[in-house]
Amino acid sequence: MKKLSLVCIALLCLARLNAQEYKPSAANLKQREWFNDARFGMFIHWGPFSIPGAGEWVMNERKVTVENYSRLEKFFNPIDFDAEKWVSTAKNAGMKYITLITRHHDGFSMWDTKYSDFNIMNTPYKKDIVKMMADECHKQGIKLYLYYSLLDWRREDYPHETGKTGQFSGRKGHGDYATYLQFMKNQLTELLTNYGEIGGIWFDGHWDQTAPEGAADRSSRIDWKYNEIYGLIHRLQPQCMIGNNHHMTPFAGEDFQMFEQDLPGENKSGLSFQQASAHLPLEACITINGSWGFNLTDTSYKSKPALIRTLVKSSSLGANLLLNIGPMPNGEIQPEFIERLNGMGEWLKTYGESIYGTTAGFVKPQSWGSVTQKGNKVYIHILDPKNASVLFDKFPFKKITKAYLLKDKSAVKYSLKNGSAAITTGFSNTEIDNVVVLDVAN
Ligand code: FHN
Repeated sequence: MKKLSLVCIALLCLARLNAQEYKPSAANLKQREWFNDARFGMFIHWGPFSIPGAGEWVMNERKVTVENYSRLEKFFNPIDFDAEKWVSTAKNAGMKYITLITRHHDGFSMWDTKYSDFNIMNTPYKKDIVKMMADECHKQGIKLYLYYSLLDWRREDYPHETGKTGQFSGRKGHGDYATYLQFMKNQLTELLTNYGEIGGIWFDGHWDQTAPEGAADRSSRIDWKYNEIYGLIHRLQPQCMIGNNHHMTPFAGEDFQMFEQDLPGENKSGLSFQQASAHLPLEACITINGSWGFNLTDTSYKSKPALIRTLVKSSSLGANLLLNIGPMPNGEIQPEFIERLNGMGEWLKTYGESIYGTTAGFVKPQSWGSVTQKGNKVYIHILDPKNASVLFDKFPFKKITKAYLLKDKSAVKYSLKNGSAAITTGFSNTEIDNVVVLDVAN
């Protein structure tokens, strides 16, 4: 008996150790490397929630019951949706991947799923959006990442009694996590079996079961059994990266860390109290206006220069920028977004070398700008050209062999003495970013 208990304890310890000691596969590590180099992606928030033009939280914010919300299914007919156009818009913007909403908190599935009737095939449109996007992404060489909500405002079995949101849905039944978990596993299996190679799964909604961001104790009111979910994903597609937008330090089994409406190290949103991981790839997801889903009245568009500077700053912190668009209910992307995306793509044609494949700079962003690095090149991004020179007290390289403007290769004055480097700037121009390239050696 004693022997048996000892064996049981040993087995339990081993299981625990396995869950904690996640060793990413070689394919997964390779995918992380690719992701780190990619630096720029497109986030797409789209679905029947786009119809009212009031953002993707409309169901919760307007206290719409499940029964009334279901009507949207019959109105969703995005006849102007063109996967080829969306993917080429991302490509022309210089983006390397797309993260597509497959199921948001409202519970609507954008693909032909066997596990929920509230899905795209039961709309007048009747075409599998995920399939069309997956095929087009594969065709155009853009990697596809899939957003999947852990939180559900519709299903009875989601543990809604303990959830912070979704309280006006009119649900009467009791949550039952075991069946909800099985449902999620079934859907994830479909997504990872029927749509070719998937770059990653982007989870969201964990925070529904915790105290708000910033609270001392953010433990979850339910056990999500992530080891089962993550294990399944890594088994089905070993390269597939897992990220979870819980606004906390990454959990075991996760392959990247995201920040919402903040760059790593910032907390303007009030959601980002967590520190940036030192070893996982990082991503900052940011909106072009203030909304994720299509919003008819939100015209607070960030300017093209501001968006480019966010991309630069994010790269200088070693993070990707996942820039969001909320297409209109007819499937068109609004012109204000297209114009900015095209502008970023144009800029990247000249300056992409200082963004793609770079690592974080040896100094954090400064008032004058930021630094990115690649091999023996240091890219000094002078975002505010008013300063006459940029100084580095502790320059980490022994030699600078050349300094020039990335734009036209014209020489830039510099000095390096006793470990301090100075770059003479004082450009009298209105460039969004004067990028000075330093060829360095040790
Ligand atoms: O509730 C969602 C929100 O609708 C949106 O999807 C963002 C994207 O990061 N995440 C959640 C809020 O944290």
